[in-house]
This record gives sequence, C-alpha cells and structure tokens, in this order.
Amino acid sequence: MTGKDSIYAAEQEVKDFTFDENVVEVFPDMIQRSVPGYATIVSTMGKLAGSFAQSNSNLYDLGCSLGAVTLSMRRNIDKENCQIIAVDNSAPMVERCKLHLKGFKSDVPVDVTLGDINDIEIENASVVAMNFTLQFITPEQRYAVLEKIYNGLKPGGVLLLSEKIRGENDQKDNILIDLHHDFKRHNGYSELEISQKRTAIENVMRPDQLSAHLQRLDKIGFQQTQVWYQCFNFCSMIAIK
Ligand code: GEK
Repeated sequence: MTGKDSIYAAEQEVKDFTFDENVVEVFPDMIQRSVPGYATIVSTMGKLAGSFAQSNSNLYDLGCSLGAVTLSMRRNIDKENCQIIAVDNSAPMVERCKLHLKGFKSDVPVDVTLGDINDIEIENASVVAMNFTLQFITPEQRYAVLEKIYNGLKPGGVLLLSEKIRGENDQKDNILIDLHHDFKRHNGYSELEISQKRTAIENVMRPDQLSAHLQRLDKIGFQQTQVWYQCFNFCSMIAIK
C-alpha cells in the first residue's frame, strides 16, 4: 500500500532528494499532487505508444518508477511481438514496480531492470518513453543519452519526453514557478513543504529551457518534434526519427 506524501511536512535539515524507500512509499500521491496533468500525460503517452509501436520491436520506459507509463503503454499495444523494457536506478522503486505490475494481466512481456540510463543499451526500439526522467540526468550527460536513444530507434520510432522546464528568462520562469506553487498549495502542500522540497530537489534536478530541448533534439537528428502538452512548467513532447 502507498500513502500520503508528508515527507517535508515537519521542519528538518533538508538533504538532497533521493528515490529511497520513504519516497517509494508515497510516490503515487507525491507525483499526482506535484505534476499538473500527470494522469492525462501518462494516459496520452500510452495512446501515442500504441500508435507508434512497431511489430517485432522494443518499447522502453526509462526512469519507470512504479511503472505507470509501462502499464499505460502495455494497455495500448496491439502489434505483434513487442516487449517493454522498464529501467530505473532506484532499487526500492524497481522492487515495488515489479510487485505492482504483477497485479495486472497482459500478453505483452515486461522486463523491469535495475540500471542507470547512462549505461544501458537501447536497441530495436519503436518507442522510448522518458516521463520526467531526463531532468535527473546531469546536464553534461543529456546529449549523449538522447543521441544513444536516437541511434537505438528504428526509422519512424519516437521519443516521448516529458520534462519540468525552465522559463526562457527569469521573469517568465517566476511566472511558471508561482503558478506551480499555487497548484501545490491547492493540493494541500504547506508553505514549509513547498519550500523544503524545493531545497531538496534543487541540486538533483536541473531543468532545461524548452528551447534548449527543441534545439538539442533537432541537432541530434529527430525529424519532427511536437509539444503536445504544457501546463505551467511541465511539458510533454514527441520527437519522431
Ligand atoms: C512515472 N516515469 O511515474 N537511471 C535510471 N533511472 C533514473 C536515473 C538514472 N540515471 N535518474 C533518475 N532515475 C515515472 C516518473 S520520476 C520523476 C519518473 C519524478 C529515476 C528515479 O529513480 C525515479 O524513479 C525516476 O527516474 C524519476 O511516469 O519523481 O519527478
């Protein structure tokens, strides 16, 4: 069972955020109350995966956490001989993800792997999903990770990329941050929780500007990139090889 996120409810000496047992325990509540449109994003990623999945190919869910996107993709795949490879580098997440997936039946095989996105191979892929994961890869490694994904995609294959983004200048960024904090307040987070979480995450998650994402995907060689969702500083894109 998972519970309510109260990790930063009490005043504390804030350490860098990690995806440990405590976070795993409350993760569904945390992400739902922190990311505007999370349920819509996950279900749409499933639909897109269903449209772009190719027979005899792999679909990847990188930074799978508890497998929400894996489940959503699996529900929509109707092509033959597809398998999903779900990867996360948090051992407690992977353990809980495996348990969670066991609760649902499907003919599409899923391989849940403990691993670092920087080290894994991507091959014979028709769909690669990164739902709020690239932001946790160090900025210096992002190009290489995306280039590896591009090289592992089949022609016509897609990257489904959701990210928290930074506004294009400080003034625009502050507008987005204020709106996001309002969203969190509305979902029951206190000022203390919002501010302590912000401190915990700031060294761990360094968002790029949307323009930087689009330029990088273009430079790597993706033929088409379309933003299909944005609410405040949360954005989802599809990039087609
Ligand atoms: C969802 N996609 O529910 N290698 C592998 N995994 C990593 C790495 C890495 N280098 N860095 C971070 N992670 C999910 C939500 S959460 C987003 C994704 C968030 C993993 C990390 O352990 C965590 O499970 C996930 O990426 C990010 O749709 O919490 O904001």
